[in-house]
Amino acid sequence: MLSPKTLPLLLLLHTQLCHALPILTKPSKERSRDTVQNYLEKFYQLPKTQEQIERKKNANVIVEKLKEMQQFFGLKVTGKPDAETLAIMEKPRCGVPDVGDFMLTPGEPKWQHTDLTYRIRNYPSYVEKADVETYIQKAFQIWSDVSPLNFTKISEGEADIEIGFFQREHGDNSPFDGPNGILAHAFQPGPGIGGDAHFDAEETWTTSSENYNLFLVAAHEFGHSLGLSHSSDPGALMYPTYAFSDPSTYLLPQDDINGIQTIYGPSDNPIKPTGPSTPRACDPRLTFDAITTLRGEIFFFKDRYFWRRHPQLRSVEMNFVSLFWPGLPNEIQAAYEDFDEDLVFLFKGNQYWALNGYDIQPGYPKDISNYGFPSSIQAIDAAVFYRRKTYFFINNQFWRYDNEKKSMEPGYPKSIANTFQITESRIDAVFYQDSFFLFFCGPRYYAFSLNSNRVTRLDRSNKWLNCR
Ligand code: 7FY
Ligand code: CA
Ligand code: ZN
Ligand code: ZN
Repeated sequence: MLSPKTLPLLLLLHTQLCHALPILTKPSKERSRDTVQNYLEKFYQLPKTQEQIERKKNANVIVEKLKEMQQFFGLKVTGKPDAETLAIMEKPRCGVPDVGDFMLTPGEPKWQHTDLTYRIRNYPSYVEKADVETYIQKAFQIWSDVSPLNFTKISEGEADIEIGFFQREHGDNSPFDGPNGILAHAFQPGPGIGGDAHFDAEETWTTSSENYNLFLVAAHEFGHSLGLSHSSDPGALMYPTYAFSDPSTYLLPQDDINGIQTIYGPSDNPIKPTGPSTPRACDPRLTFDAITTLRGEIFFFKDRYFWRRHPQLRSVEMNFVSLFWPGLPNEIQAAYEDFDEDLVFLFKGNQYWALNGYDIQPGYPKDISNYGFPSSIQAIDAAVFYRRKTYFFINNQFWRYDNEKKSMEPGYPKSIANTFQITESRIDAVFYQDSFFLFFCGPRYYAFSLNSNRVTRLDRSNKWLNCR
């Protein structure tokens, strides 16, 4: 999260970078450079970089993160990976498991009792009082569901976690900044102001996808109230930037479960609760839900996320589906781009949506029976558009729709194996590029040439996300 305020600081650091760079890039120091990069990525939210050039650009950030880490461990703050610093980085960190991106608050403060109280001191405009109480209660519940903690609302006396909506300067030397920017803050576990959660009264708090959803922000703040710091997992609740997810179906991500259980131990619930994990681009087992082009870029859908690949730059970025298209469901199953109409169609179950760029077209979702599927077909595995026809892949067969005649072609479904030489039992995703159909099945993809009518390449799916 680079706020405009931090920019002058980074420019200043640039001069220091010129001294720091040779140390970080000397070939003899390659091992230490990797140690530093990996450690800072894991524990200090250093952005992950794949390219050598990007790493150099990143050097000023590395210096800053190194200083932060040295300060924390009481080392000499040099901003350089000296022997003392490397020694700590190479030591396993006690208490913090090797898997996971969550971070505990420095000093690891925690509540000494598990029956915690909260009190709502005042209420914001825009949200009904009863809704505030419901959503605050739900925000506590996602943490109590996965830990031994219990939360009880009180209306008299001082609670462990005092909740309030305040404007600007409000007596704790951390003034709010008006609409947007900082939305809220919370104090680490402790007496007095410890654990308290303050919300910026100048935000438009909502119970919907409009900015900003009170439940999500409160749930994030209560993570701080309980002793969690920010996570580097972009899917985590404790990630430093706000992202909307539907509160009615919200599940606490696994990284946050791991974090809270590291502090307070597992829940008393005999059924071990688990949460969604953020997919990793270079996981060798990665599979895709759906893939489509959209005005020259390629979109790879997976769970609540998609990766977007720029064709020339080959750069890849991951985002939430809900961030680009609020109103679309997660776990899209099939997608294709109609190049003639300049529309992208997305499928889930028997429903589909049409997108014009980033706008969902009115009148959607519609039912896939509109394409002429029999009622026995209730979902589509993969879809692709080529020369005014749409190919739909379902199990080991495919159907072909004539977009000009607006009807399914006779003689279908046909066998995928006979036409495309792919003998998998089903296709996960397919898209069209440069006279090829790119078929994705599990962790593999097949490149089918539409010129020679044969598969000319077979490789790992996530090569498309720049993985080795
Ligand atoms: C959040 C915070 O907890 C602080 O202590 C200081 C600054 C913060 N920034 S924020 O108010 O803009 C904020 C950022 C992200 C609030 C909530 C979230 C959030 C992240 C993931 C899911 C939901 C909300
Ligand atoms: Ca604000
Ligand atoms: Zn405050
Ligand atoms: Zn935060």
